[in-house]
Amino acid sequence: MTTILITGAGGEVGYTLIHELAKNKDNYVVATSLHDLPPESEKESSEFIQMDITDKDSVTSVFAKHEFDTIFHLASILSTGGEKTPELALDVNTIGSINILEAATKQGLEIKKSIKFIFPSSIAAYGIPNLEEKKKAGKVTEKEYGHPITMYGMTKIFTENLGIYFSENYQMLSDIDRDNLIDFRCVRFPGLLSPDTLPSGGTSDYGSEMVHSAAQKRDYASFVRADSKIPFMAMIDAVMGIIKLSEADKKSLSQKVYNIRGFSPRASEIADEAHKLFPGTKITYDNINEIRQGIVDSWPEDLDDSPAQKDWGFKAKYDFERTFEKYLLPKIKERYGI
Ligand code: AKB
Repeated sequence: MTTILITGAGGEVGYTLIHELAKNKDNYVVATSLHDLPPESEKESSEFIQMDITDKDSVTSVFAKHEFDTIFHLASILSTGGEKTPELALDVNTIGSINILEAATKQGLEIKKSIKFIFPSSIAAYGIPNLEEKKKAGKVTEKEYGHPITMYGMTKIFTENLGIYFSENYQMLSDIDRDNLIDFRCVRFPGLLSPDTLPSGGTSDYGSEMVHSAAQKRDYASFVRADSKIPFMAMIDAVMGIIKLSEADKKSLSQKVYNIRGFSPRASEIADEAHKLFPGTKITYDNINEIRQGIVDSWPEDLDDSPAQKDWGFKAKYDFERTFEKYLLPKIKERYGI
């Protein structure tokens, strides 16, 4: 059996990740979350444990119960939520991550095994100073624009660096067996579009909100301008991406942090697609939230994912049209009984 820990399993990514991991009967999936899981996720996971990642004792008791092969550390307060409660975001996203990284490192050293530690970072890790520069930058590489403006973005950069530290330099003066340090692997996700769940607390949320509102025959007042442009991808591609990264041969990985992306539409193009599939409603742009707009404007309009393609063969299965027509449409219709 492969014993897998998921933190933040009750979130959007957790929902699809549990569903995909449960298809392999050799996986024992320990889903953890501060709050209850959706009933489908609770049924599909092997075990649910309530865990508060900011509480060291809570984390220690989960690691005392299981020896993990792979960890997907998803728990996080997102970019908009993080600006409402920056102290909470700092606590959950940094102290919480430290607790999980430390527990995984200690367990690996104790059981003499390098535990795979998969961390989804985000386009929020980038910070581009203005729209002119954003346009000029085009597809950004992992090495550019590493000064985000949000608390969430800063904690993503911090956790990326901390993961690298724990996997390479932890206790660098000691003679511990470095082969048993964690095997840290990270992707930077773009905005994600899921037919099964609705996001909350993020700033790329407008993408999903446009589609789900149109499907529910509701008009939608966009909080970003029509020309806003950031990368997105289908949730299933994002989840298959982190599963694929977790299975990649370590020798083929030339870096620890990889961009992945699907397509890069303007907000108006998402709106057009939503209306094509679910006609009859309006999307308006006269109630822009300048703060959330500023966050989106600081994120790149596209990502260079060539290292992920080259090193571990990542390729999104769904392009823009296919995401709407083949992935979102059938499942959203089923969800809302259309
Ligand atoms: C957010 O909007 O905060 C997230 C993200 C892009 O990481 N969806």
